Amino acid sequence: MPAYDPNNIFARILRGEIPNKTVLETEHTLAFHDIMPKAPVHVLVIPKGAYVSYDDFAANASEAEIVDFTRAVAQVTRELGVDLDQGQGFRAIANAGEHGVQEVPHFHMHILGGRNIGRMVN
Ligand code: IU
Repeated sequence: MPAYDPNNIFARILRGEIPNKTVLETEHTLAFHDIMPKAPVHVLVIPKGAYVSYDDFAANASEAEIVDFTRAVAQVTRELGVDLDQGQGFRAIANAGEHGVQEVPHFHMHILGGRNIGRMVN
């Protein structure tokens, strides 16, 4: 696991050094609109803690952080109307590392919706 880079762009967003379009903020989690949306709904959900990638988060975050994050993802889908009660669904994906083509080394989940996303998204 690479060391966490405290100057990555999402760490700077969390410190308030760079503005973001917040969708939801909870004790342990922040969700904001992707700056280059690939779909009508494209939100990134990130833990406030310093985790490089999904595997780092899963192994090292507290249960409270993991529950908070997981529920925040679902809450975002409801707030943006893409959940299965109000809308037509979404895709949640996390890119990890070089082969996953992860650009920002702070764990984030993409939520994509508002159109049929197709079989593959990068
Ligand atoms: P990836 O999973 O690390 O490949 O995705 C990073 C995403 O972060 C990508 O969709 C970018 O458009 C997005 N992003 C952003 O929302 N704000 C930024 O300042 C930067 C990247 I740099």
